[in-house]
Amino acid sequence: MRRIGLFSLLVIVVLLLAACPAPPPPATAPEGGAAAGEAAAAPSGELNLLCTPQVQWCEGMKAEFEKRYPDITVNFVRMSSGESLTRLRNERDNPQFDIWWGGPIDSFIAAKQEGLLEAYDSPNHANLADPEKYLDPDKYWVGIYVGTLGFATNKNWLAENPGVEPPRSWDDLLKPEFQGQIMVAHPSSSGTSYTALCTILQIKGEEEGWEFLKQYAGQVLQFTKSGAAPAKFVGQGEAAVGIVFSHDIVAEIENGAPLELTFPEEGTGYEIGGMGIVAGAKNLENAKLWYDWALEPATQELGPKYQAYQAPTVKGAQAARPELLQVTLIDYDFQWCGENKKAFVDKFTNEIAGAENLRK
Ligand code: S7P
Repeated sequence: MRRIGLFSLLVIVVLLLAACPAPPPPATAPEGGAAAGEAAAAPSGELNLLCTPQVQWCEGMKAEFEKRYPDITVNFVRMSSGESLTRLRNERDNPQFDIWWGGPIDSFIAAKQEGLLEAYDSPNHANLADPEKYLDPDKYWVGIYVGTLGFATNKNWLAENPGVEPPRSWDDLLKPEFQGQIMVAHPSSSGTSYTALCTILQIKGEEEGWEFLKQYAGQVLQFTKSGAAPAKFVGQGEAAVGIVFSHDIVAEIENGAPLELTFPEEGTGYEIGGMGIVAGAKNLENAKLWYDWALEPATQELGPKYQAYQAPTVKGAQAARPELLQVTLIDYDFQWCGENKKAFVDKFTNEIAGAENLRK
């Protein structure tokens, strides 16, 4: 009887144990995170970058980012601002880029308006020197550098044309000596050129501004595709004067081009270079890593290493060429220029100068 009782007890215990639920499987790490007690996995994968500044800077930034995140490969394509915007529009349903870095914010404002960007609340927005100016109120884009428009005049051409002075006013561009001697990019492809167009419309008002733009276009030898190209061509003596961002003129001078840099004394336009995550980015976490990294002071001080002399937008980063901002600036209305970008570019292209056969 006692033996039977003991055996029954054993059977009951075994049955009870069998009925207990199995212990839960070990916790799996959330995407990009680590399970308790495990070291966090290093970020990895790809990042597809739409890069609008000069290619040398794009290449440099790719290498610097890959140094910081060795398991992420950055694939970049360099495209001018207008081309970038067109590309984002065309790829809206199947975005090929994750982040757009560089180029004046007029295009980012237009892109936000068209639903092409994704908002991101980066912790590094706290680094911005002037958030009201450099950050979209809805956080669709952020400013990463600042640069002013200038004029580049070939010094050899000036020596061959005694008595001719380099332009020091927008009106000087219409002087007879500069007929067929000016190079500037086309505003449909170039953010630099669009900045010049919108500067003129703001200085002169719309009616007079469009009239001025007609005459200005009549002075142009050839429109180029990229904004910085006229500094190179003018440096080579193909034309007398280029309208280009001053930091790109400085880079050409550093490379030995015989250029004199001047500014329009009544005021010049300027850019806030932008950055934004592409709506529907396939590598969103890596895009955020780039975004945060681009807002670190040390990252913004890398520009001069790659001949990019724009001024930084974050606290703690020093401008390599502060004098480029110490000129008379207009109170550039980025919102107005951004919202009207398509309309103004279409008007210029359809009524003043077409965008065929742009010089590359
Ligand atoms: O990196 C130099 C720079 O001038 O390139 C950008 C420029 O807008 C891109 O070229 P496009 O004019 O051809 O669009 C500027 O944002 C930047 O300062």
